[in-house]
Amino acid sequence: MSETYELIYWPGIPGRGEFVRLVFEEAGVPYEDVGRGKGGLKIVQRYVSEAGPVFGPPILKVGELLLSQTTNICLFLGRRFGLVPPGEHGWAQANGLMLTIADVVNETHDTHHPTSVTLYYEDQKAEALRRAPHYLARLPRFLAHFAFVLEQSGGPHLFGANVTYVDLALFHLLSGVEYAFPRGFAKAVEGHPSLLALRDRVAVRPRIAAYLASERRLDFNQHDLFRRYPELDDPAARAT
Ligand SMILES: N[C@@H](CCC(=O)N[C@@H](CS)C(=O)NCC(=O)O)C(=O)O
Repeated sequence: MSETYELIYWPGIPGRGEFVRLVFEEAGVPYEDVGRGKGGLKIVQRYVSEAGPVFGPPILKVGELLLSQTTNICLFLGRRFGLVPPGEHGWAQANGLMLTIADVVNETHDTHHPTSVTLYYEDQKAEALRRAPHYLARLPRFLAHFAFVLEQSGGPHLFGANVTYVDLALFHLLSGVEYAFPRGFAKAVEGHPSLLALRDRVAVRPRIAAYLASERRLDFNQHDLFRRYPELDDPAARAT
């Protein structure tokens, strides 16, 4: 019997689960998005509220195997589905870059939740307003790094000719940051048309394009990692 894949993630948001979904979608491998099914929210809540082998979503269940941590799950699936650069050096370098993407994900998330995930944005807005400009000041350095890796590989992907799970993750990161910080992103990405070209190249891959047009794909929203608070993006909006 072939193995089945279950993704355990919150319903209603792309979230960190999206990095995992994109790997399945590009590989054309079926998976069950458990949180979005009947009784799914309760299942996700159970994993979060009870101590167990995995701390929090996204969680991947493959037979008896339970995995957590987005980067770990994506590496596992990427290796299985041939979406890593060749050899031990290849997947280790892919993992390094993926961890840097996860750093940017966390820094982006922390712009609206700088004090605690257990408080509402409105209860930490003063800290968020203080933090966001520091995030925007760091963003160009991250983007310059991704552009450097892409250019050094000779393209058209981060690790050369073939697409990897890290290209998929960068696609989602760039889309998310642009959604959350349209102004800051436009400034930070200036001078890196290669990054926008990579993002566009991923979006039109046949399986990814079909996924993006499907109802499996959730829109960015204000409960997600990437949230649009104009006052964090734009000092003029902050004054109002
Ligand atoms: N470093 C972890 C972070 C996981 C995480 O923060 N998950 C969120 C949803 S995106 C969650 O619900 N965590 C439960 C908790 O922290 O209590 C990863 O990348 O997977």
